Amino acid sequence: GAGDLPEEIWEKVKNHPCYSEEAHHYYARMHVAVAPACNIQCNYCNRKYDCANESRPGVVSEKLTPEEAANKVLAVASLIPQMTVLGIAGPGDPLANPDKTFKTFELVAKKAPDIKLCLSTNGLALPDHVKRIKDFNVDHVTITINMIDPEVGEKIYPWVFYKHKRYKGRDAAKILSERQLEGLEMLTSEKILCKINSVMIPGINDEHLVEVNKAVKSRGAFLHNIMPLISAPEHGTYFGLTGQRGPTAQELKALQDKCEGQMNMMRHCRQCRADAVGLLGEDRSSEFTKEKLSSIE
Ligand code: CLF
Ligand code: SF4
Repeated sequence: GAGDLPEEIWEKVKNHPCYSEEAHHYYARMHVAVAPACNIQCNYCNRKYDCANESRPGVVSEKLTPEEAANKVLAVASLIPQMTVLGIAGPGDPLANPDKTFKTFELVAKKAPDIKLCLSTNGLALPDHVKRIKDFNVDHVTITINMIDPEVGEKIYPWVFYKHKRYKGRDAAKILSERQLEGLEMLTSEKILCKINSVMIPGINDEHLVEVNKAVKSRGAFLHNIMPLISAPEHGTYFGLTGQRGPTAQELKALQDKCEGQMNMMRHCRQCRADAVGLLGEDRSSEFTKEKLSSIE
């Protein structure tokens, strides 16, 4: 039920499968992979695959143009009536591909105004796009925040590309962190609902994520989703190749429990692919490839 949420927030979360644990049993989301480029490097990423900020590494999504994406959204919405949310979450960073991302939102809003728009970003470019996010009625934004301390950050991010320049080491992590927190404050002051994703990396940011949790809570984030690092060596990520392990299920739960008293924790994330379709955990992306959709039309 609505619990003790204010009415205007309840309206936004009640049929969003990621923001409401209850809604995920009934409502579906879909992603369209329109955003190939990225402006940072994470040590848990392999660029051949989907953005690992929201995704299972090692998954390759079918990339679409904004027009193809909008047509796909309409086709899926007509076949899956519980599909309430369109998210753009990769395969790179949606805000490193702003024209493609916002063009897709514009086309969908015109043809299917009931579908809620959702976005997931690493946050580096976020402050530059808050106005557009608001103008396009994007109600939900996820920022992946893995640290607020550049000393931790330099172990996770080898570089960022910011204002036409490449930054490395602590400088890179400092810029990224400042931009993420600034973007978060701007969004929450516009009353846009924010979820924070954090990738739990044992020995690197596991204990530090309690500090991250406090920092994002104090800036108005609505939900915190701590996800396990997936680092199988065959995925070819830096962490995978250097033997960095992911957390055990017990370690993950212990950290989520520790943060639970502070704010809402998401515990039903399924680490979706950049072209996921369907209920969380019931991925139907293979039913909606370009080839299959063209035979429906
Ligand atoms: Fe997609 Fe993300 Fe929007 Fe949801 S997924 S952009 S908030 S509509 Fe959801 Fe998937 Fe977890 Fe993401 S289960 S990976 S949290
Ligand atoms: Fe990879 Fe996503 Fe990180 Fe970019 S933000 S490097 S696509 S995991």
